[in-house]
Amino acid sequence: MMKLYLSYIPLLLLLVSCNKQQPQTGLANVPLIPLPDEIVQGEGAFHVGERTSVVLHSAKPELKNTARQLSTFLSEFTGREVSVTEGKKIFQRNTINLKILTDDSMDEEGYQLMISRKKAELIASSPEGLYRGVQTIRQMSLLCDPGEILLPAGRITDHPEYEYRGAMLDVSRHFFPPEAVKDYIDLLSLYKINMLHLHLSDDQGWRIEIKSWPKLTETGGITEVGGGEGGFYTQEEYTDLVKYAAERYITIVPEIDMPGHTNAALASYAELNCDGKATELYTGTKVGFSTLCTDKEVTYQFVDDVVREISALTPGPYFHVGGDESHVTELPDYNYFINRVKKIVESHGKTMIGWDEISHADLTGSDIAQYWASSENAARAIEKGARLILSPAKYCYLDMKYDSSTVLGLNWAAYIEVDDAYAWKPLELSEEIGRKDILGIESPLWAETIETLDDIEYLAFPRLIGHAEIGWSRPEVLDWEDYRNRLASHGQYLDRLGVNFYRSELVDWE
Ligand code: TNX
Repeated sequence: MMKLYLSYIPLLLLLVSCNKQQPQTGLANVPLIPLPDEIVQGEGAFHVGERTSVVLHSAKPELKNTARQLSTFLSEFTGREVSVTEGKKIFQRNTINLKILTDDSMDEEGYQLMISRKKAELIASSPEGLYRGVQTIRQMSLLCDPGEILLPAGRITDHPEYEYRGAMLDVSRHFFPPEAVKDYIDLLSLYKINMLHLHLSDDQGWRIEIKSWPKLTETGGITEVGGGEGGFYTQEEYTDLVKYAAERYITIVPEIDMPGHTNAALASYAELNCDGKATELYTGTKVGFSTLCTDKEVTYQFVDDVVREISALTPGPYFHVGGDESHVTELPDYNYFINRVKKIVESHGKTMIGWDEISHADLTGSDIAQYWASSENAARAIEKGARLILSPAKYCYLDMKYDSSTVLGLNWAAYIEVDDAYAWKPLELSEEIGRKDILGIESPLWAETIETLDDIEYLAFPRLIGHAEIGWSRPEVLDWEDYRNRLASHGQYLDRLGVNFYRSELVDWE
């Protein structure tokens, strides 16, 4: 239960209203998503006014970026310059203070936000926690009218339920340029998502430059579903994306899908095929027809080069090897392949993630299986000691249509309305899956039917917001009716951000 200490609320507080359509009666009623752990309500509000500044109480260079992001946002939103200063004193009036307390017992990503009439203080034990707290301030502000930010007084203490809260974007079926990915990253960060899994290769396109195998992109990157132009990220562009994400405390999880879903590679290099003949490029949407040749040594040289080059550009701990729908790879060959690839991934310092089919191979405790379709596979992975990322297709697949009238998307797993995406429980998916088995949850967006950032936004929002709450907030506080009401306030907020979201009839959008 969310602990809510509602103090006596004087009538005056009704004036502490950010949002004219929905007067807020204090901190406990700010429609935050994800819902924080604990809110203690105070009296009055902090006004971000003429002389407000952001004060950073730390010399850590990376925090400057977080402070600057906050001040830029506040300046743009209020139309007044909100400067950043570095200071020692925390008790100055009219300041929003950011501070790291290293000796604190706070969770890595946890934070505490204390707001009084005079000032605001945000405290965390890590830069990451501080960044998550800044998102809470941003969200509270965005729920106000532009120009007038009033942060209701009180204290928020917060930390995430799951350490892995991800979104996946398929950039292979249709290619999305770096700018679109960055825009998506911005939106993810607002809802405290901390992982972006990029599905960088599939039958229809290879999307990342590999210097030792240049034809992967020269040939394999030139088209996409429907026969359009395709594209790929140069290593420089990928590195820039990794950096952009890191500045928002989002870890990039690169995926090279194998041994199936590899037609783009098989079309680029004849030697990767068992018959030594390159395939044709493919622009349709079928799955399960391609495979790397698992008993050729060159295949493992290829995998080693690809994993090595991408790992060197990726500071995060994970490498996703795909492993799904390898329908034309015999199971013993599949297992032999995954077992060897696991060693390659580990030799480059990464932890292997794969779709739930990898449970057939020799997994160990460090491996992570991504549950999308089969609870049997998930159970087998757990038995071998692996942990799970949960992406059950019928609740989490952002490429499923909302209902039969949705133009974009597919419907093979389900129609997923906004309530379906929200009202499922990780611990009730299957008897075999316990809390300790779950690393976190992820929302995959496959791109067979989508081509633009607008399309991405339409399918992701607002369902992704619900997933973000399931990943962050304590399970006991998740309640569809309550969430539905808070989400209603986010309509204006998303409008203000220019997000092309789906206005579900289940929500009374404000
Ligand atoms: C299944 S989910 C796939 C993808 C498709 C998706 C479409 C998974 C691991 N494989 O290849 O794009 O369905 O919804």
